[in-house]
Amino acid sequence: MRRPFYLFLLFLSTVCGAQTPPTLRLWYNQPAGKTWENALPIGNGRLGAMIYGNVPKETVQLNEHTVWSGGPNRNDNPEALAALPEIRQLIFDGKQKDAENLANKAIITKKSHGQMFQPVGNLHLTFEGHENYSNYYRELDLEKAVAKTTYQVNGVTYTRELVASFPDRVIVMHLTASKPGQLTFTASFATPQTNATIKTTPAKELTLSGTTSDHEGVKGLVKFKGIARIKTQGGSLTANDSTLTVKGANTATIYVSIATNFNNYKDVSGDENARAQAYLNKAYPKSYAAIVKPHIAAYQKYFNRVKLDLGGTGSAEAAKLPTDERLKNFRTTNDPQFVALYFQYGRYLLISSSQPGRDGVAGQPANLQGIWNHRMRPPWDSKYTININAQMNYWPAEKTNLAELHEPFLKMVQELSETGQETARVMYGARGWMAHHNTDIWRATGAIDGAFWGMWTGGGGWLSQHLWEHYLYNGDKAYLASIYPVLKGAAQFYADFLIEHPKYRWLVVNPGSSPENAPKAHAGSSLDAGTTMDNQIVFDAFSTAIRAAELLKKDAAFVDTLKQKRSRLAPMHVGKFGQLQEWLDDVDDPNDHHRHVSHLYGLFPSTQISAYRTPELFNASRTTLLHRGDVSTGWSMGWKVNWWARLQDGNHAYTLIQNQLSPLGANPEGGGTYNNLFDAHPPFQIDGNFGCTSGITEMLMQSADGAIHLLPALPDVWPAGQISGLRAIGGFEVVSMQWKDGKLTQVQIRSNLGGNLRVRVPNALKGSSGLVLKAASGPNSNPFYQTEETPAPVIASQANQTAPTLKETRLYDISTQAGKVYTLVGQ
Ligand code: FUC
Repeated sequence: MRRPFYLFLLFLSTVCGAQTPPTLRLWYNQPAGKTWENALPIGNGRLGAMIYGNVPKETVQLNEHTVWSGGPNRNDNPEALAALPEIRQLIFDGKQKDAENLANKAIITKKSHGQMFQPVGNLHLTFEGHENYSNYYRELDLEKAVAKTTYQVNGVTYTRELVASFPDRVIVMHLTASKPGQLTFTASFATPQTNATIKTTPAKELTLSGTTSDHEGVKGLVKFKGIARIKTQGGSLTANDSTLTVKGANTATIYVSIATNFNNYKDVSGDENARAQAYLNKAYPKSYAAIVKPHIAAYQKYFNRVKLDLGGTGSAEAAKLPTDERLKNFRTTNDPQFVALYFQYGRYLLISSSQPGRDGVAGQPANLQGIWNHRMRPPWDSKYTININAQMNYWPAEKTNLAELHEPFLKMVQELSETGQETARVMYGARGWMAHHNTDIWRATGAIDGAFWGMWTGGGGWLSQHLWEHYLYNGDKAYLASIYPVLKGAAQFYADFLIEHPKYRWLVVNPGSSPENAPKAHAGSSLDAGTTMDNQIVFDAFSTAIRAAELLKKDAAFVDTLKQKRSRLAPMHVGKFGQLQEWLDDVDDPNDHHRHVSHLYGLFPSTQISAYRTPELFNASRTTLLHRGDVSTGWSMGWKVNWWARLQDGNHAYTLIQNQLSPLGANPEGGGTYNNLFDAHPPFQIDGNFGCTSGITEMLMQSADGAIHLLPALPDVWPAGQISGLRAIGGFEVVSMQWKDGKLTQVQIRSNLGGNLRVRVPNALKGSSGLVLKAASGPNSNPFYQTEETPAPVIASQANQTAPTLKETRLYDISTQAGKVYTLVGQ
């Protein structure tokens, strides 16, 4: 049935004139079969589809971003407020387990633990007589966002192409046969939704309509409608009760439109039928070519902004193999372009799963699985875990030049700042807003799952940093004014919620936790007061609210309060093993390999820990990371790539990339990557894809610690390469950057906002065309690069202190004007 691949290449090069093996493509010599994680994802932010490429029976699994169980609801537990003093006292008394038991009763919700992101169903195509096929090939072209399957039966070449069109908002599949009249198939819908109807209409439309499920006492209120319509060239189209049949056509184009009644988290009064019909009616008259062209243009507007070439130093043979083979070989082969492919796949996935709202429907941020889920009860409901996972999805957004696609996430944060006000008031008697460790499409902010996981108040504080980050990149004061209330509210909550630690007198979060981890010393309870991550998050929430208020010249008295309170927060601690302490007391276990390393929030994404400003904490972070080990769940490894990049250890960051880009099962007791390059926790979680994409960026460029640091963590395996289009805070864009033998040869940076451009680089550079580079020292005069002073750490007497060993760098200042490009060359 299957012929060797070289025959196919031969076929490709003769038929299509293809000479070189495709680079930015995922491709395979076999169909996905029964395995969802072998299927290939397409999406336009609103619709997602997984394409199996199976031959006699094709499956296109369909998602729509607002198809969630339940409806508008809240899940606060009002008993919290009365129980709070006792819970706090128990924690201060060292009775964490008792506190956890009480929190389980009084703080954890008695209502919904979050709703589920659910599938719409499948589009199936059945091709009689196609059981025996040859020359099979399928691909996902990341440069065009087009998926393709092709094979031969009885001398006829069949091709299927699919796009989830960005401008037209529908999924379109185009089928062709190389000989006239050879295309015959039956199309049907299937769905795991229990409250759904599938039928055809007199207009020969295949329809799927239904309502999502009730879940945990919340009635399912999302009504969805899917419509498929087929246009044929030649042959016939007939409709049965629930199927459409194409016979003897030359080509067929299937248009799939799906919509719901969802408008936003508190409004489901839209008309799913009218919406689905309107999208379909608009797209249907267009030919496939007329759909594809603007689709590619809309996609490339984002995708083409960044190009990455990690050098041809690797084995050229490695890149010629199918994607699943490359994945298998990656750990033992030098295949730098596979890393570039994975990096660009992360950008592809973000473009495909996260688009701003349109047509009166709020865009939804990429959830735990992006926009791709086939289960009615997906793992962790495929919702938003906001103690790491959801944030990680958006780490690549700004720096890999996809800032517009941050929008649905930033909007979610604003919406949480609305729903989270009642939670702050009712549960904790505090002003402002807060969120616990999870949320869903209804923007629930109550505590869920169990106190071990859910008793964490850092959701709002951390999420609000994304709004600030968006400002640091765009420098737009009007935008800053619009988000200021959210930053202020996040800080206000902590201003009211902090409590003085009876022993240390610091202001601490209590009850708090270091997400999902517990020291033995606390009887296995995760609850505690003043955990390092909580302190770091409050520090950031206060600092950004202060800076925003000062920039906007607002709320001087509040700023003063925040400054007072910030100065009383617990500082970071270096413990007896030289580690960064996870808890306020020195109770860390150097053999703890827990996937969460939450206290390194201060190293990344935050910038409180720095090689240059806080060398002790920098070293302690390194020790902590060595204790924690490398292999872990997918997202944990993705985070570690970023940490090792911040620790300026490119080779260790690369080891983590090798660990993460391992086929599932290759890492005993750890995650890895599925054949379709989805990240494996396991199960599939998209956070690891985005985390690693961010980490690869951080290895090449960081704009965090008072300067743009170029090549901060270049591994030995990438001695030469180039990248274009990365963005840095303060409105800078690295238009292009080239390096050779690990040294920068040329860099072009555009300044969009003007101001001082400070670069930290591995080798001496000079300006081109008379540009003057000044050796830099002291604080950066560019306000976007202002760093907050991290409080001096408390260091255990037993901790072994050595200075960090850092590679030599040069620091330059260049005075820039908005709109100009500056060229620096290696000396
Ligand atoms: C957190 C993690 C788990 C998983 C879940 C979605 O709870 O600890 O590993 O990623 O989120």
